[in-house]
Amino acid sequence: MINSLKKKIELSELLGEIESNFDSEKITKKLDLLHSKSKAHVIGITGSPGAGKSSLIDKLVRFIRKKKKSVGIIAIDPSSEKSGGALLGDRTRFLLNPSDNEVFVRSMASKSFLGGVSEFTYPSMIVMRSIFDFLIIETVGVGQSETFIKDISDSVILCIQPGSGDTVQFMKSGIFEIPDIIVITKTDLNNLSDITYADLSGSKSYFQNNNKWEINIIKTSSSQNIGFDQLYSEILSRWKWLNIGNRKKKLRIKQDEKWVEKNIIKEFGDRGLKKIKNTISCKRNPFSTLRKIKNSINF
Ligand SMILES: Nc1nc2c(ncn2[C@@H]2O[C@H](COP(=O)(O)OP(=O)(O)OP(=O)(O)O)[C@@H](O)[C@H]2O)c(=O)[nH]1
Ligand SMILES: [Mg+2]
Repeated sequence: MINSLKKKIELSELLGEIESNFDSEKITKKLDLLHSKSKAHVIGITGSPGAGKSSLIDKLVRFIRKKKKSVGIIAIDPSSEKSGGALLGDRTRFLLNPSDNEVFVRSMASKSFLGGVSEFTYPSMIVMRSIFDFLIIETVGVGQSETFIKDISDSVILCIQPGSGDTVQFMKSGIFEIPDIIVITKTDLNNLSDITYADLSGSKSYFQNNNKWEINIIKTSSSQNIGFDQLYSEILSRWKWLNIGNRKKKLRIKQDEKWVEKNIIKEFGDRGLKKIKNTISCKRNPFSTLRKIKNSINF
């Protein structure tokens, strides 16, 4: 919960500072501290352009707010070069109430970090994860950014528009490990949603990921506000599942390590990573780990 406009402004300033001053010791320490205080269920939402992601988020956020839970949103805009727009929310994407202090939207430009997503998405996720009950990240599923969403989310929702050919594309592309929940969007629009549903259900065994979580398919309509109670309860089941044993912990440590590795590759190339790979351990403090590695490497 952030409760007040003042806190919202502070959060927005901190996110800005991360972008302008990421390598400073002060920011590194702050990020590690917030990393240890994680709270939110991080939900990545992906799908082809126009599949209905933002509309779905809009309705889902309303549903979450009715349950009196707070929610942060990171919207990754592949076309924009400028980040920001945090304070009042991004009106072009979501029609959320700007005076609701329990909802916070951050738009991020996708600069050319590996995977086509802003390199600040990860640290911003860490900050917002420590504050809200839910953190939703929207990204357009184009190429590599699809796998990137898996690297920063606890759960990935893949949106598929009925009759869009996405079903076939999806199966062909072999990205079976991406979704944890599949949503068929715009089911008010045409009768193809039943066919899409049957298609996907029939091939469920292909995209069953190997960690025993069962992927369910949910039908929604954002324009008619249908399916959001099912989607919400599926999200809660997933969270419950992740919190059994050390599933969530393991998943997040892997993500931390991957993020550190990506940063090393970005700066020192594959050769650099090879040299230090065995020394990376991110059980805690990934940000100072990265900083230390960067400062110690001398090629
Ligand atoms: N009929 C109908 N139209 C919808 C529904 N959800 C979204 N749309 C429409 O589909 C179009 C795209 O919706 P968005 O929510 O912007 O889709 P998106 O996936 O976020 O799009 P990008 O961010 O541009 O990739 C808009 O014109 C929406 O009004 C729905 O449930 N029913
Ligand atoms: Mg969108």
